[in-house]
Amino acid sequence: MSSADAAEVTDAELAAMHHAAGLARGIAGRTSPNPPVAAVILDPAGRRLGEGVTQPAGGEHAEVMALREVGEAARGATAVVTLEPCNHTGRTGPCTEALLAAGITRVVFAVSDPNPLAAGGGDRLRAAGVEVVAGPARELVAEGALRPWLHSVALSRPFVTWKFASTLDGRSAAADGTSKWISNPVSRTDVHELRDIVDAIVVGSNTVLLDDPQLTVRGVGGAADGELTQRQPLRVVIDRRHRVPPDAQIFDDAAETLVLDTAVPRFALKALYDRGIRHVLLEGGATLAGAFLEAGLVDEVVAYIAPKLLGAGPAALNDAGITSMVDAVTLEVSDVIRLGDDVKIVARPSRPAGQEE
Ligand code: AOF
Ligand code: ZN
Repeated sequence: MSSADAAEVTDAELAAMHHAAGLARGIAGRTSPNPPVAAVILDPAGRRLGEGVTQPAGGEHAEVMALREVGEAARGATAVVTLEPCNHTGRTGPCTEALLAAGITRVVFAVSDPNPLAAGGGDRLRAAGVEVVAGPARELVAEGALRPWLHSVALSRPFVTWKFASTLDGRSAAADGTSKWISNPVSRTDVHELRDIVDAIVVGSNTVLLDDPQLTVRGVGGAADGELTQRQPLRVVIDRRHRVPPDAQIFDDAAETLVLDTAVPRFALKALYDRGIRHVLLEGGATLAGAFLEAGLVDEVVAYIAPKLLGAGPAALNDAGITSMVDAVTLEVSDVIRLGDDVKIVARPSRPAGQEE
């Protein structure tokens, strides 16, 4: 897309795209393997006629949902979509044809569809005489709700967010093994918000044996305090030697659980990708995180740092295969947020040339 294309966009369309980006954020974690997409239909005066979002996997695409809401008024209207309308028949029909049949005469989309099977929607629409503007707010959308999906399509593996909580001196538990209440309640709620937008939560068998975590989403997304949120991510435990006992909390009926008996992170991710998982939250422990990091399989780091000092106790990260300062994984910090007295840091590894990506 040239910048001249983006300049063609109207203020109302740009505002609609920002609105759509927000709608798409609201369905993160609910559409995989499909991308979380949102569409807004505008009348020629730029007024919002309707909107739609991608339905859970196998369901309708955003454009179809929006067109359904708008009905006959779509004739001569503009569709503003976060992702290029698909041009293929997958589990649903092509959105390009639905837009044409509805009489849409202008389409604005932010990000081109990288899926070769579905791509080409912009060209198809142009060929049918529709005005197409590609690229407005591309960065906002690509760095927002679509980011894990875009990443996973490019790499053919899920996007991996590694989350940990530690004291200011980098410890995830005290010397006596106690690890509860490192971070404060605000941070703990924030973790549930994070779990709420991923497809799967991954831990190692050690974490299950030591902490017996539930790995569910509670108290967010409309659920009352402490109550289970309606949609739960898949719980995954990497347990090569089948050490996790059947009475572990992860095997309760609050959510689905998968045991993977591989020691190779790449194989684990492949198995999850094949199940339609596009965004994984890696929650522990320190050694599993080290293995992922060493393999170049961590795409985002979310750290909750509590202003506490222990001076002894296990580290938040172990055995990442690094012995010298020159080999340290360098992170690019994208966000620093205060959660009460805790500090949340969101960062991504800046990969040296030759490594994955
Ligand atoms: C759109 N609008 O809302 C979404 C799109 O198997 P299907 O038919 O559901 O197609 C899945 C593909 O369609 C997916 O990989 C991506 O390329 C595109 N998703 N496209 O026009 C949407 N979710
Ligand atoms: Zn579609």
